[in-house]
Amino acid sequence: MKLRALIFDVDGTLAETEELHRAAFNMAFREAGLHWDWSEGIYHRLLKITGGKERIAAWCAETGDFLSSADIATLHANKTAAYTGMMAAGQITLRPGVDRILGEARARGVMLAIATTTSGANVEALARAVWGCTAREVFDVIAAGDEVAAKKPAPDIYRRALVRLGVSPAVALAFEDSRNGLVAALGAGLRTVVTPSVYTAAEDFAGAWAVLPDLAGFHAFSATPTGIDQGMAPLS
Ligand code: XBP
Ligand code: MG
Repeated sequence: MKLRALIFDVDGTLAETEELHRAAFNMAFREAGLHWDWSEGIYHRLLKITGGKERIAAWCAETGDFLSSADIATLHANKTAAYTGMMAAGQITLRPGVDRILGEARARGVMLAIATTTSGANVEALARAVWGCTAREVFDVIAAGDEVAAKKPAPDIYRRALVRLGVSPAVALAFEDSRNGLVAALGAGLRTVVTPSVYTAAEDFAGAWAVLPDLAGFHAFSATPTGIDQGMAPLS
């Protein structure tokens, strides 16, 4: 069966963005007068909860501090503003191999999609920073954030991307960096290539089609044993 679409996670997969997210959370906390500061260790643990609002709610439950849903939404909107501002001013670059694979797919008419927990605004900020254009100029479909009620590891965001692409999972390939993302993609029936990121390196990626340090050595469309054009046989 011919490959029709590639579906990418954003945070940790397209780029190492989680330290920017962490800085943005901490900036929003400071501006709100909250005495919270998420260290790398705390953030590593909290990353198991996908979604910024959900992560803040989990932190409230852990600390015993109370914020209403409206307070959390406001705090998270301020975090998004901080993140997009820092992204515009910052040094974030794509992970190795990503841009090449996107170009190879485009040249072959293979569709490109995003399936992410983060918000559309953050996807746009990344696109502006790394490509100097809108995300829709790069990706045919962007499935993001609160479009689905159940975030990763639920498969909903991948299912939504597949519906909008108009293809079955059998002719698509997902790219992820985390256990939560892998479980979401597998739940949607997708073969999944995992490139672990700084915060997910020690996670369990059982079930992945391939686990690679990054996409630099992944020649997706070449006639090699790792070519995904070649009947999409599992990698050995
Ligand atoms: C990434 C996330 C996101 C970001 C924060 O998960 O969990 O929540 O850390 O984004 P994945 P928001 O890469 O698996 O999609 O604050 O915008 O929710
Ligand atoms: Mg990710």
